[in-house]
Amino acid sequence: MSETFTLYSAAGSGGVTVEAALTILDLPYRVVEMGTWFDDKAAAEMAAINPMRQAPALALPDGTLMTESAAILIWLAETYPAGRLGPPPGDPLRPAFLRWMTFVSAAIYSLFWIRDKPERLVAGEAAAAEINASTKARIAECWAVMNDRLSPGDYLLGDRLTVLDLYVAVISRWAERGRKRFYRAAPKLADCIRRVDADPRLAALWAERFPFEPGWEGV
Ligand SMILES: N[C@@H](CCC(=O)N[C@@H](CS)C(=O)NCC(=O)O)C(=O)O
Repeated sequence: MSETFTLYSAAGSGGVTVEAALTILDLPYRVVEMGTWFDDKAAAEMAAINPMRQAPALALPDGTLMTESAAILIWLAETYPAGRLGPPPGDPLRPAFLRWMTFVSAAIYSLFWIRDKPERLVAGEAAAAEINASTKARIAECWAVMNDRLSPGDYLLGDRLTVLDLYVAVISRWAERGRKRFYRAAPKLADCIRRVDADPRLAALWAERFPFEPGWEGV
């Protein structure tokens, strides 16, 4: 039993959303770097921890292992309520919080299993290119659905930053530097997410784990 969280993660991956939540909550954690998630060796190592061969996985201080980024983020928000990273049960914003956390995980994040290695499903460069284009379009469509249904304030659910903002801030950067595509698909949400990029509590984490390199927003 340790008092520290152990997070199996990779730079630029969905694990960074959990790193961001742990950082804001000021919880002690160590990262076991799984290297690039395209790498077969890292995938085999990850299989010993998560049979889905995916990061993130979070070992809690009591030894319990959690996988599934949305579940981990929601659990952190509700287990450490003083950090106010999510509306608690009974809060009027709770249904929207659960809805959109699940939506990002199920409708958007899951497409990256297909995008990242299309050869797991189809053969040949033409089919891979088609998957690349069609998943990119589907991701934009999903961001647009969020844009149409949310009424953001400074943050996606209102005046307070939640783990939903952290989730979207990271995932909207994928799909070949997709952030500008996100801004176009979800213009109402853009300022909220820029606010997360600029949050001083996260500056060191972004610099180390998902840097804003020249051209990072894409086209
Ligand atoms: N449903 C999982 C998806 C995790 C996931 O797809 N992680 C990526 C890195 S961002 C990964 O490990 N991909 C390797 C693979 O699927 O083979 C979650 O939400 O945590």
